[in-house]
Amino acid sequence: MEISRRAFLKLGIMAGGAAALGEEPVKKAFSMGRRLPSVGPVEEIPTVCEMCFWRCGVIAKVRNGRVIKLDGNPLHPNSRGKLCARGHGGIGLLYDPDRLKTPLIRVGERGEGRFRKASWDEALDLVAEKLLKIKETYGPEAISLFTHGSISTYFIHLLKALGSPNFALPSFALCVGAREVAFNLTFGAGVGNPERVDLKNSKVIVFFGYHVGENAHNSLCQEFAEAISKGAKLIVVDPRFSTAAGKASYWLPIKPGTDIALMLAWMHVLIKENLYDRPYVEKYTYGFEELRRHVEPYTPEWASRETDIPADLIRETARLMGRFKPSVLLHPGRHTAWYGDNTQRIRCIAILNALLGSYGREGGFYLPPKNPFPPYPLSRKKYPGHERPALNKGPYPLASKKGVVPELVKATLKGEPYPIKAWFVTGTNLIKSCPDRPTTLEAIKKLDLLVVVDVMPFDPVMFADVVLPECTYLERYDDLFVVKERYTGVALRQPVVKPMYETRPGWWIAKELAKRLGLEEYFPWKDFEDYLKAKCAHWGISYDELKKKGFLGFPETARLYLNEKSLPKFRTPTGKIELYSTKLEKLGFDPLPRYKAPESPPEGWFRLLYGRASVHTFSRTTNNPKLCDLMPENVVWINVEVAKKLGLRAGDYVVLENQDGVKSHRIKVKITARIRKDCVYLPHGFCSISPMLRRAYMKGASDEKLITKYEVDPICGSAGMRVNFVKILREG
Ligand code: MGD
Ligand code: SF4
Repeated sequence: MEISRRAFLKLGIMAGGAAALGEEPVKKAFSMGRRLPSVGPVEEIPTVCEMCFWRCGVIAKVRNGRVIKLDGNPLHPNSRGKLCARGHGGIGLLYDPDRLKTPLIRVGERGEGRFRKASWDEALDLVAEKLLKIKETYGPEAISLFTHGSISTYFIHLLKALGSPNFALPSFALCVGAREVAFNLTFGAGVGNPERVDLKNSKVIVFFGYHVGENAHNSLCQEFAEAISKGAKLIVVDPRFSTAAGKASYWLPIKPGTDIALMLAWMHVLIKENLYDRPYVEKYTYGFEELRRHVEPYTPEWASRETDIPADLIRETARLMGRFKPSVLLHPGRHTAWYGDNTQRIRCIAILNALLGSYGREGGFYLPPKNPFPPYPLSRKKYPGHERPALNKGPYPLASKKGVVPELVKATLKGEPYPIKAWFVTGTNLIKSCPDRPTTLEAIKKLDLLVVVDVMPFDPVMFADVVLPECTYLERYDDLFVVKERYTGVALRQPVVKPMYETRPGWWIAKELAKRLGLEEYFPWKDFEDYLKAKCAHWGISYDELKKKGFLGFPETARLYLNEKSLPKFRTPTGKIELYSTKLEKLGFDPLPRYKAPESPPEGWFRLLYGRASVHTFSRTTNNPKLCDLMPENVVWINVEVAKKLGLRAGDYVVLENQDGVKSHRIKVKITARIRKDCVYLPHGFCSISPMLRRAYMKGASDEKLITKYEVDPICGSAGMRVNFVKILREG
């Protein structure tokens, strides 16, 4: 049908002015075989996003019981009125036709992915019966949990009530763990989530592989844009010219695995040329003299040979930082599980920030706000404790209570000093997040019971005995979020629509299981809203106001910067910022970071690097219809000269094969000058092995399938996953 420009404009005006004109003209205008726009009042309900762990405040727009739009809550500091693409794409998760819709019980062999539908009663009874048998035969510690996201609260509580300490979250050893440990060692406090970085006020920003824009965290991206528009200088240290590098004054295409060498040389220049913040260092830090002696031999010329970065650029960038101190932010990153030196690498970042006086200063790191909200657990009942040692941390002295995922997997496989016979996998795609997949699959064979609680039939579901479908974050309450941004606040997740299908919230699933396990006292409230109301009353805040606004902020809790008139006590053994770590020394580790050269890939091989895509979060979004429209599969970045040598053309498909002979699924090539010649790069999370996912199944290639080898950080157990080499094979 041809529509004249005038008629088209008229239509537009009429549609836009529907509210003023009434519905009739709109209906008439669109009554020529087109779908009519929906009508009805739009309700706005605040809640909290779970498309990633930044946890932005959301305003859901709901019409006739359907979510029609998600927007950022302007009150919430993590969203500031905006959402990222994934946040908007939450509607795609809610209405994904591939969602888990009912409890499932396995009928075929484990791993075949064949199930029959079951009622909640049948599925929960079966799980409880098997758990009680395992507990009786092997003891409560034989039951373990891999978990991530909001659901962790309820299942860790349930596990502890059962008497098992064996749980692990990927967010420690496979993500931020080394960073938190390194900052705690140096400043006596972690970096937190969201990171306590005063980005919008920074004058010089340094990113080590931290690819803002591709790694999309909402308020952080907003502050980054603000800093750049105010003229901040950016130094990007990355073997790849990332999106952020496009805004940089300096791109330093570092040889992968040599960041410590660069940072030791930066320390050398800052000290040698007296560019560090001397009064700050004298007042607040411990071990400067030892550091000065330690970095004496690490000249820019030495570092240049290790890193491939010219010595004059090393000097120039160090001088830039020295000039703009203390408003210089060397960002500590987030996914820090790179090499066996993770903790020491982030210690270098911490030490440089301390030398520049940026910790507790404007444009550096702001201080953690006061927290007026004491813990308020799901129940006051004491856990029974456990007789046998926890197997979730391995031998690593500074592993956190969040556990070390690969250690719990290995302990299951070993069955020593006692067997682990049941796994709960709740809110985590263990098959894709944990390195060394063959070990995970072997460990699964040792189990008597594998229960998966998920919203989607992702990879672990394929191996489950029982699948329990959780409803999505838009259909449920969760525990209150204490948000520690510049000031402390409280955010509420509440359902914006009723749960679809036979799905239930995580708290309900845990409570129902507890009932069947004789642990009902650990879940003493009838409905979760009762618990939330009681918690708000305990904290002296209004539940009704929170429900209406979605976020309550308490600006009086902000501390922001150091009070230069007083001498704060840092929570380190010396009470000072420890350039020289007395704790590491006591534990027998290097108190000052040392450099060890990484192995280089042999001729014809490339280091496998991986990262994020702005419209996806790990694997969890890879079947989302809205986000798949934007990016259905990943591509592998290959340097243009390498591609020429291999005779590759843009859009060709290749297969990657690693040093252990493991081959990837076919993947499209992106030929680019934006990556070094000795590595290849692909966004993480793609190529699910679950045929129940129509969009994500075998789309693109998995980085993690090729990560059969990893180096463990001996300090905290963080996994070093960037130590695999691949060769590029033509498809076929
Ligand atoms: P996802 O792959 O997103 O990541 O590890 P995971 O959190 O395991 O898997 C999340 C699972 O949770 C999906 O199955 C999804 O459907 C499910 N899910 C999503 N929302 C809900 C919900 O509301 N309720 C329930 N019950 N389930 C839900 C991430 C981890 O992976 C992290 S944090 C990092 S930083 C590491 N990144 C990384 C990498 O970049 N490369 C490699 N090779 N490994 C990595 N491992 C780590
Ligand atoms: Fe959601 Fe994006 Fe915010 Fe993450 S950054 S919580 S995906 S809106």
